[in-house]
Amino acid sequence: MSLFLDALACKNTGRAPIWLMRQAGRYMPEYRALRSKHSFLEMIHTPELQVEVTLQPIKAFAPDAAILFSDILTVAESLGVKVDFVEGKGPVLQSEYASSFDVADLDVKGSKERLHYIQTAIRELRKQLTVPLIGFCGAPFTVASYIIEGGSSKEFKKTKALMYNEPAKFKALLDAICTASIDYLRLQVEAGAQAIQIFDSWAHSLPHGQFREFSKAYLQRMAEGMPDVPVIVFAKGAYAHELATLPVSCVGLDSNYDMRTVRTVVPEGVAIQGNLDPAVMPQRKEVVLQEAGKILAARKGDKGFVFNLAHGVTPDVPVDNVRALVELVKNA
Ligand code: 1CP
Repeated sequence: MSLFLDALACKNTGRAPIWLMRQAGRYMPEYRALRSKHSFLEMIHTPELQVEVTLQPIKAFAPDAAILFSDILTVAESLGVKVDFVEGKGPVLQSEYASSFDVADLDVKGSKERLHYIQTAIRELRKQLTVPLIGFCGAPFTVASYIIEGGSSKEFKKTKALMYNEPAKFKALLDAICTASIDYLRLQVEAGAQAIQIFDSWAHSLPHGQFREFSKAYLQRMAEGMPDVPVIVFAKGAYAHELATLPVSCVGLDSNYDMRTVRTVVPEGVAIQGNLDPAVMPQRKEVVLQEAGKILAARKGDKGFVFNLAHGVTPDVPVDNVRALVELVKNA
């Protein structure tokens, strides 16, 4: 019995379940204490640390689902791209795809073997957790953008240059990431992940036609390649009506969708997840509760609704606000 899994199946007749994207992370003192002793890469590659960090928010707030502590860039790494996380800068991926190596250099065959380690943490978490465990990966377009840009980007200039000038080469890269990501998700489900979320964080940078061709087509392949497990697809900022036509259980919504009218965009039968503006979270507690209350009221009685933020918890959020938010939703 799980409110979260029931909601993903659009069969929840109880209160709305809640979990938060990036519910583990730098806003928690427990996380910062561990992080002061280990690098981020070490943390996502050491099963004992992955387990501990995944459980930190579960112990602190008891949300209705856990999300595995890892990162979307593990797939890039498994393909042979060197990934580092630099303090104050974020991810740094060695070399730009376009200029220094070709898709033929990506090791798609060896990637699955290199991703096997993910199963150890998942198996241990399933022994310890009483709420469902969400596995995840990035969407091919979003992961490709990190590989091509060499890190985070605002304008995606190099990614778009490759997409418009050499679409076949861009698709070969997307294809390699897609294959590795399907393997990765299947490994996670085999080890015990009970739901999957695919993050297409940067899909909103694409015009509609390009979104269909260079992002949605690969999301379709991923969703079709999953065993029998609920899949949530999240694209920041856009295209919920497109995502709703994929063979997925749930669409994650950014805060630019009005929760009162969202069922005209995502039909009944597909669950929806979201969508409190993360910028609300560092504000006064009354404001957090007031804004969350509006979303709860808008989706009251919806059997397919999962409360979440519209994007991840940021490092400046007071722990007390997260606790108050989870309590509000659980007592609604
Ligand atoms: O310094 C630190 O301590 C690392 C901060 C951190 C954390 C806690 C990073 C670096 N990643 C994570 C964990 C993480 N990343 C999770 C864990 C589970 C959870 O609690 O939610 C998940 C699901 C992700 C996914 C992820 N990583 C995404 C997709 C979701 C999103 O936020 O849009 C993306 C884009 C990344 C890349 C990434 N990882 C880390 C950073 C700083 C970034 C770059 C973000 C950017 O480009 O703006």
